[in-house]
Amino acid sequence: MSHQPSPDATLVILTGAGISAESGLRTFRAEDGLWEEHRIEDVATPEGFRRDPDLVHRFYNERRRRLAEAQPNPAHEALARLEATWPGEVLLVTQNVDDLHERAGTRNLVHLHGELLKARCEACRNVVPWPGDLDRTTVCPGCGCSGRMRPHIVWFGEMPLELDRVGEALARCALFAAAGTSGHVYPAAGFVELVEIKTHTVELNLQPSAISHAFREQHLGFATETVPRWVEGLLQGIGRS
Ligand code: BV8
Ligand code: ZN
Repeated sequence: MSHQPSPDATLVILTGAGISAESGLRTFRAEDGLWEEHRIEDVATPEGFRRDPDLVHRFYNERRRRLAEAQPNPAHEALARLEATWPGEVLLVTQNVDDLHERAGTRNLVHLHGELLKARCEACRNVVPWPGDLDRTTVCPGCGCSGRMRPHIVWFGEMPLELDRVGEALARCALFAAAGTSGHVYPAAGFVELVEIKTHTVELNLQPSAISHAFREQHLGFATETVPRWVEGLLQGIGRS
């Protein structure tokens, strides 16, 4: 039985790689996951980038090219519909670096771990849209420095983005849901422990995750089935389906 928050309630929804899996983007920790071919230390840490920037640029260039061929799926679309139809605030906090939530129409969005289609200059801190390849000779459009551009991605050991905005929403939300995340990476995996005791919690995942124990309600299955069905139920509950 799904829980029905009141229409003016704030909803916070955390998403992970599992919500983009059916759009053809690889997750991290599945058997064919990204971490099977690359060591996290080599491609998703500042040390790895300093040690071998070409390897890291190749890793992200390949993912940018894959993203250009991917489309949002019904799970992304259902969450955009929830934001557009729900009377209260809906804040979507994604660990994903793809732009599929935006392309599905989500507006109120936090990219906790950065964005694949943006680059940042280590000299002037300028963040710019970057759909194409990056390499160690790329010139910064802001300050003209060359070789100082990096993917605008939060690597392990680096500070996630907009944590204060997320913390503020977690403190006042009546419902917190997590969709498509294995619950291994902190601080995102700890968000479910930060909400008020009266906040309802829902997990939507293909398999149980490392944090399943912390959720009151769980829907197991493919995101393209469980997320639209869950959103429909919420909207029917307020007569807005
Ligand atoms: C931080 C880069 C301090 C972007 C990512 C020791 C040393 C240093 C740090 C640490 C340490 N020990 C712990 C830490 C902290 C560390 C951490 O948590 N490490 C873990 C591994 C132990 N965290 C950090 O370093 C973070 N920074 O801590 O700074 C701090 C702390 C608090 C407050 C302030 C400062 C930085 C974390 C960000 C790292 N960057 N990636 C990129 O390349 O993409 S994390 C990486 O994992 C991705 O961003 C990804 O989003 C994230 C989480 O993975 P998931 O999204 O959950 O994906 P996964 O493959 O794991 O799971 C997919 C799930 O989907 C599965 O459950 C599967 O069943 C499900 N699924 C699959 N298919 C479907 C599906 N579900 C539904 N439908 C389907 N079809
Ligand atoms: Zn610059």
